[in-house]
Amino acid sequence: MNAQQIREEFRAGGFVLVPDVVRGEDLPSLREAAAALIERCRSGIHPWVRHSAGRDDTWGAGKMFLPTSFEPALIEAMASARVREVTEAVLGASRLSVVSFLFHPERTTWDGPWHRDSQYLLPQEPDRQRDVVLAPTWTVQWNIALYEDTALEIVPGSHERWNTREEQETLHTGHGRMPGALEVRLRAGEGVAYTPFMIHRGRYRPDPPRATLHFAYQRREETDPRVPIQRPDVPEEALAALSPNARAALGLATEGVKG
Ligand SMILES: O=C(O)CCC(=O)C(=O)O
Repeated sequence: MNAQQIREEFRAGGFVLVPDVVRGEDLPSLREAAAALIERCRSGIHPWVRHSAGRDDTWGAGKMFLPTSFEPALIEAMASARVREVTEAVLGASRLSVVSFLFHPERTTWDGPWHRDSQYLLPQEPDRQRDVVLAPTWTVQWNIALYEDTALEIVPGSHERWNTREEQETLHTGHGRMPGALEVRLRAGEGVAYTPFMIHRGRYRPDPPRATLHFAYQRREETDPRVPIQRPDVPEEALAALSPNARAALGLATEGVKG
């Protein structure tokens, strides 16, 4: 798919599937890095985790540049030439705004609530939530699967518009039938780029194994006052361990950048 096809597909549906965004030969080392991170989340060494509703299980990691979580290979995969090419086809010049990681819970099975991320980004500001959803796409979120992953469900075409009455009813409780929902089936190494403001949810199961890069890019030099600025915290030591390409993806380097 070339840049124009990516742009058109994204504009129409709010998402695009990207095969082989991680090459098969790179999967083993990334899975190894992922396993080390999952172990540190489950053991409590890395405390910035997503918890199940009962809080006795973990299923995601944030703050990925801290010594307790930093796995440079995972960050480099989020900053690869193909990721940036697809992202820029949709957004133009952009930089990493959210960096996180999702994995299978150990014991608990549940369906996450249907939502648009605007609900979590601006929980106290319903009017701004609507503005953020209706604004022309300004952020692209990725899930890149290191193992086959069917956890994500989306409602294609629910971006850049407000909820229908039926959608609103399901969003109100978070659960139940969502019209037009589609299961996103990612093969190992495949990615989906989507707007986090489309209606979506995750379904969490102890089995099969899940190790999925979950991150977002935001348009660089965003001037729309409706748009909140998001940026990961990157300590100097982590920055020094990253390639020029990864630093550029973070919007923090100007020299020695390839691709
Ligand atoms: O598990 C997933 O892929 C979806 C995660 C999600 O819904 C979110 O981060 O807002």
